[in-house]
Amino acid sequence: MIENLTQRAKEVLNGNFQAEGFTIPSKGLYPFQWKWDSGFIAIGFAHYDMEKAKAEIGTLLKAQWDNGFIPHIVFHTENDSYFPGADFHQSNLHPQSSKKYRSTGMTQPPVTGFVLQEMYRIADDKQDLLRFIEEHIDKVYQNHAYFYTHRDPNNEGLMYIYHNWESGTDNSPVWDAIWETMNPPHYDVKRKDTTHVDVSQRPSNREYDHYLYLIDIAKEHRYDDAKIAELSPFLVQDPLFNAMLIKSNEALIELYGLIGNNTEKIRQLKQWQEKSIRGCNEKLFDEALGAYVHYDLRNDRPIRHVTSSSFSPLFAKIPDQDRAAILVKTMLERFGGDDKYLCASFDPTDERFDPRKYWRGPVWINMNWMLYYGLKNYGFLKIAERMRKDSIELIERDGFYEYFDCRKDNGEPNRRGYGGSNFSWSAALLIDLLKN
Ligand code: 2M8
Repeated sequence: MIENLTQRAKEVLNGNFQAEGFTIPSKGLYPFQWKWDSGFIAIGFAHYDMEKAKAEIGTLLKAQWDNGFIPHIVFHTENDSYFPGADFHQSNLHPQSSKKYRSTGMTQPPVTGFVLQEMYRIADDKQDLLRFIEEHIDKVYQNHAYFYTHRDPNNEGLMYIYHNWESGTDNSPVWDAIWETMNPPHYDVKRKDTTHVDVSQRPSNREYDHYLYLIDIAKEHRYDDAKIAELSPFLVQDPLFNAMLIKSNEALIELYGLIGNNTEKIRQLKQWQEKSIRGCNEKLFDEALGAYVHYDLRNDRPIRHVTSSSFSPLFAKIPDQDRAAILVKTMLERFGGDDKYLCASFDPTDERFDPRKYWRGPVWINMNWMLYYGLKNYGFLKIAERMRKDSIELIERDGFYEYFDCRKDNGEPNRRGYGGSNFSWSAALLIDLLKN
């Protein structure tokens, strides 16, 4: 059975791999290279085709800008099945953007550092992989330097994101209160996502107005970081984004140690690391909720909702053991009923929870994968195993979809997953989970 499932996962990944050396998340719906998808995909490939895993990361890093920035989508090919595409984003407005690759002017969670570490852990030929890492690690370091230089205006060790798409958790209810502070124009555009996926599973047109307007504001200022920090109506410190950076900092420290002769970079990384961990623990932990929450920097207020991102600091070993136990208690109380699979993306006890709609409730395999390892970090082995088994069962039951209903009984006799099918990171991370 495991062999069968792994085989099917490999077929999904191989089917989405492109001749240009990268993997699309899902045919039609997402026809380009996405930053954090790429990282998860490389982990899947590393288990059976290391050359493809290397190609995935190598191709992404080729599109890095001169200031260290790595964009969230790289438009390697022409394809009009996605909106907004390269013509809307116009990354060339930024003076340091890649001259060779068209991209967006926003980023996504910085997973690449810990992905290199995972690839090294998985590799049989460690020497060969260390050579690959040696060739690419400075680019990842430069990406972190970009964040600490440009995305932390108050010097708190906490990076801001200026767009919900930078979080990866696109239409989470977390952003609703920010949308209420804005009044963007109506965009008369042809969305493509709703031609691939049922509208009930995707963000509304009004939500898209906000998304597009934020990009237009950034474009007006040629994607200048200082201007964005000053003017963007959306400016948020996200626990998931910062946890990914911290996890990747730690990975770079370990990998530079293996390579040797990089004392200065290790010293810098340790300094960043200490500041960021402190920032997360002091600013983003909400005692009353027993969870890490987002902070709205523009309106200077915490966003007090519990999401799967609230638990992601476990993955980066940010909380101490006592606080980790509080997080687990919150997770089990709100998300962990016997009638549910772990882990909904948004608090099932909240009135805004929607089990079918994208990041407003469904289970996402990349989040479960991080939480699985996060729980193991602290010795919560039983619940870690539940996270792993629930993820496998969902894919086995509902198919290789983008996201899943957390209700064990959702009333649908022929239930399937939601969103895009043959979804790459669900397949890639399943391969990793099945190996454990
Ligand atoms: C989703 O986001 C894109 C925009 O980036 C979209 O809806 O068009 C998100 O789930 C994001 O986290 C993911 O990286 C991307 C591709 O899978 O799709």
